[in-house]
Amino acid sequence: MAPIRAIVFDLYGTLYDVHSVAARCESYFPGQGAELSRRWRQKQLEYTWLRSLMGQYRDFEQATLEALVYSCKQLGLALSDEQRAALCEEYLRLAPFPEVPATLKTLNEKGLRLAILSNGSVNSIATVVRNSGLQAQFAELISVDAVQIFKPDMRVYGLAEQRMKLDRSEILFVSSNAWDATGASYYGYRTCWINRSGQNFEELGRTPDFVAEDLRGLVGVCGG
Ligand code: LAC
Repeated sequence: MAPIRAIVFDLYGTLYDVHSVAARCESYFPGQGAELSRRWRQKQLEYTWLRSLMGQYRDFEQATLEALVYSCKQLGLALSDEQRAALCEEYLRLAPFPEVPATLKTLNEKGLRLAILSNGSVNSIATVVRNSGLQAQFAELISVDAVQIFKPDMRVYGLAEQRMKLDRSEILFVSSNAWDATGASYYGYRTCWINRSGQNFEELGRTPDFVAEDLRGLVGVCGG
């Protein structure tokens, strides 16, 4: 089996905590912050899948905004234009999970090339990474914008292989979204599922090659 030369990460929920928006949600809608954040994320994903199936790509910022509007309506929350703009802005300031900065550094020191492959637009990915000060850790930031369709379409996974100029057998794909790890596995990457909260893996016909509770588990996976 080819040695792993590069690690390609999902962004939302894997490196960065999408629920770091919950505090701002809570400040606007007391008692509803966590629930709004949860529904917003779920609807955001549904909108990416639905837009992909319908052939109606709009970028991830737009899907995020539309999902927020829907989720607020569903919860009966009156969302002002200012609140809408501020909450979408929060998505550009997501916090990395606590172990992420040090683990990325360790993986780089081991000579691995690191990249992000995300549903986010070129601008969202670059902004989130820059705002967290982690830009030096990544060799490539790869957006679905290039193929105008969202994960788990196989064309998206193909982008990482092309941009990294490696064979798929040399790439480890890492996601905490089980459906995303499944898509990457069908494409032919080895996969590591980050299972932070004791979930069950999806029943979609594949299993991950590795499972870790957080990113630190990757250090052992990639040779010691
Ligand atoms: C991403 C979503 C799927 O970053 O989490 O692509």
